Amino acid sequence: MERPMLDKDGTRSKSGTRLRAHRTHGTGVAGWLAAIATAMSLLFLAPAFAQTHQHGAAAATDTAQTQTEPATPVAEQPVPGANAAASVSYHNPTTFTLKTGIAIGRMVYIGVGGDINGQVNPTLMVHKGELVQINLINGEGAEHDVVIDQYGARSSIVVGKNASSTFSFTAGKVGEFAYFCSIAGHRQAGMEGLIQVMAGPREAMASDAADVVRDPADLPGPIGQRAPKVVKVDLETVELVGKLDDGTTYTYWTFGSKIPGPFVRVRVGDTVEVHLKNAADSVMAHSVDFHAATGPGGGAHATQTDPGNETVVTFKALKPGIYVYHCATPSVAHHITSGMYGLILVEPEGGLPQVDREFYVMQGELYTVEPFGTQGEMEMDYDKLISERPEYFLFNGAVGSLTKTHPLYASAGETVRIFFGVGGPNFTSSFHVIGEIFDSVYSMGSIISPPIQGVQTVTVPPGGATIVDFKIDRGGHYVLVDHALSRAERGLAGYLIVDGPEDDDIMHLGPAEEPAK
Ligand SMILES: [Cu+2]
Repeated sequence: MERPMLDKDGTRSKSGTRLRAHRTHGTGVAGWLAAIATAMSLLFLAPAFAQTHQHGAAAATDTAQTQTEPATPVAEQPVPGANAAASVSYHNPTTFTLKTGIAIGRMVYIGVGGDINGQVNPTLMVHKGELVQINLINGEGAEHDVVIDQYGARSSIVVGKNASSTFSFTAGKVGEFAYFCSIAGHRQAGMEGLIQVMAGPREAMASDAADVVRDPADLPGPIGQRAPKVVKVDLETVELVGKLDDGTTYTYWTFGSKIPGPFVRVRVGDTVEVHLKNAADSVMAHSVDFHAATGPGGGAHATQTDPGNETVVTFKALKPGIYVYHCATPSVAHHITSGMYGLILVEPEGGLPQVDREFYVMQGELYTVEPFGTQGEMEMDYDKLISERPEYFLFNGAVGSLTKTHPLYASAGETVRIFFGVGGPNFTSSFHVIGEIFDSVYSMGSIISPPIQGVQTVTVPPGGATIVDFKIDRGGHYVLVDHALSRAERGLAGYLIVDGPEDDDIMHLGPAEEPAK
């Protein structure tokens, strides 16, 4: 099931209450850019680095919406060239999750997680000035939404059981305001609660965010020669606050608390028995669609799994290849952007050609309310998601993932293989390693077809993958990029650090030497 059940309500994008914070440049990106610029004279990157991007009129007020009190005005727009450091926004968004359901014969919202867990139509307590995010989950299948008139804020309509949506607004006015479902008759039937906005700031909360980056060297070794068998694959879906950048966090949804999910390795003819466990403290239902599988939804139909439950699906690995797997619970794009993707390699009989080192890297985008580089806890912006306007582009889930915390390491003379996939959900990667040429590329992830030879850049679509092999002839720093290099400004870069002699016949500083007589 590849097609997300997206919302039919387009009004959310016009909410005038979104906080627009000022942007600061990530020092990590600056650091590696500087390193490249000096080491490789890639001076063409410099002008782009100095620029500040502009926001359009995305936060225009919805004139069709009745607002009994003025919505909080949108914070000042970033001005190109303005001193970003003077106006950094620090804030802690307050997130609530409401699930629709039936209680005492009424239609209601039920709180999920935190202080409101299990409460019917819980009162949402926030402080003035806070950024409030409300997640809505459809718990029983009828159509619902959440509206707060006073803030001109509303979710889109969630259609179908387990569908979800997210919206946010700034609680700019002290008082008690109603939230309710605007579907005809639902408010009267019981779908109504209060949001209480208190004066004064909340005490700052400590941030100890987890490292969600999967080390690119974390993958199982080759299978090689063996007969087909039944392979059991355990996947656990985990939602956690992870480190997106220095001083910046994001609530990720993951397979196994890391991004990408575990590298699954089988051989053609294997029977793959997938056990999908959804952690008990999850808020959302999750599932898995294996592109290596043949059958409805790639397993997604059989694995829609509520928090605390486990499902099992079994498929035969019919065709060798490198394939993406991902969560396929609506809204699918939301689950994927949050980190729910990984790769499965179906080896051909006898395996792939041997190499010295194998690595596992995946690319994805994040759509945050706050501009790239903002400090604090980021939250997902559904409007940007469905209009494909990401703030972050990432390898393995975080800024600096493969430059600062988990670079790729190899030695000169070794052969290197990178399994590279794109979770996306939306952007095709032009995958390139600065300073190298791929000797062999398994284009489009096809292993049955012979690899193509001598490739600079390989295009990898969302939900697609490739395998690149190359021999490293000399030491030095090589840089993994998407050659759509504007994305390097938004977090997308990795280092391949190679031990060995750096100055030799292949490349050296200065002019060519006279040929020896
Ligand atoms: Cu999911």
